[in-house]
Amino acid sequence: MKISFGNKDLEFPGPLLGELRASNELMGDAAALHARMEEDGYLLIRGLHDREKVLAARRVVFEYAEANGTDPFKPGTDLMDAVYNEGGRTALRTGLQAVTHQPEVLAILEGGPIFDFFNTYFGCPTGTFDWKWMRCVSPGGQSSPHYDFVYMGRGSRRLLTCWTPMGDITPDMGTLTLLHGSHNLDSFKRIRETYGETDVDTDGTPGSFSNNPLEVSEEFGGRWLTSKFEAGDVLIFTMHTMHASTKNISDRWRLSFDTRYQPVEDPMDERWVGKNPIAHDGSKNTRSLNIEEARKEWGLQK
Ligand SMILES: O=C(O)CCC(=O)C(=O)O
Repeated sequence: MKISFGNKDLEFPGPLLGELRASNELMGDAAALHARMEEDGYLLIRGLHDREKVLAARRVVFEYAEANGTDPFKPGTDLMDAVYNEGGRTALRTGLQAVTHQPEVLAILEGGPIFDFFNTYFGCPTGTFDWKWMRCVSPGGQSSPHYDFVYMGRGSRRLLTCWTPMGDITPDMGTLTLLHGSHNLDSFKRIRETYGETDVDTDGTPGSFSNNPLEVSEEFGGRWLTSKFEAGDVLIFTMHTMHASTKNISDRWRLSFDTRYQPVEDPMDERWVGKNPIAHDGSKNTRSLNIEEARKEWGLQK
């Protein structure tokens, strides 16, 4: 399949972008899941959710977009296909509780399957942020490489991200892409200890480590991995697993959610909790570094 990653046209799978492996055979075995997480920095679970329930959530989100946005979908096409209408807008934004807290959506993000999974994994009751990162990405959109810690690292050190495709998503539509090895290779140690311990709201440092994912693997090692996802699959990863996305080069909106889970007994990052979470507030920053300046400060310049 032809895809675009870091503004480079690639064939997937290939040497620069390989396949994620699934860990379904480890389900229910907390020790084995932890060992795999330590080894890989992620767990891909196929079909954790009932496909029909995921599609019901997808429908609710796109119905909202149709009713509240500005002609987001190409006339005469099926809403569930989410075909992009040039210049159209969805009115969806990350954290919009009017959508993220619809029962069909919460049935996925806070329902039995995901909580059962994390209760087993953590060995105790699970908590999740009220803020849900809803991403409806138009053609041309892509995410830059980053560690999640820099956006949500004030609470539990056991916090994990779960990326949930709300539909079938192939790598030409913009899939989540992990840099295997970024969580444990020695070549990433300094990145983890500098950039990886920053807080974008208090340090005035950039959220993304680079604008180009392939530059990161070329310079520091590791291998980028992604997959073709189906409605029901989830991809879980650590706060120090670097990730980005492929570019959406299709003619459709790409819909996914990323949400966070942790032991409920641990402290929670206060920015993401409540009916109206504080979210990001850089207003107290006395500086604002770009990536080059920040990498110089971290001793990570090229
Ligand atoms: O879906 C994306 O493009 C990015 C998601 C992300 O950054 C995350 O899951 O933390």
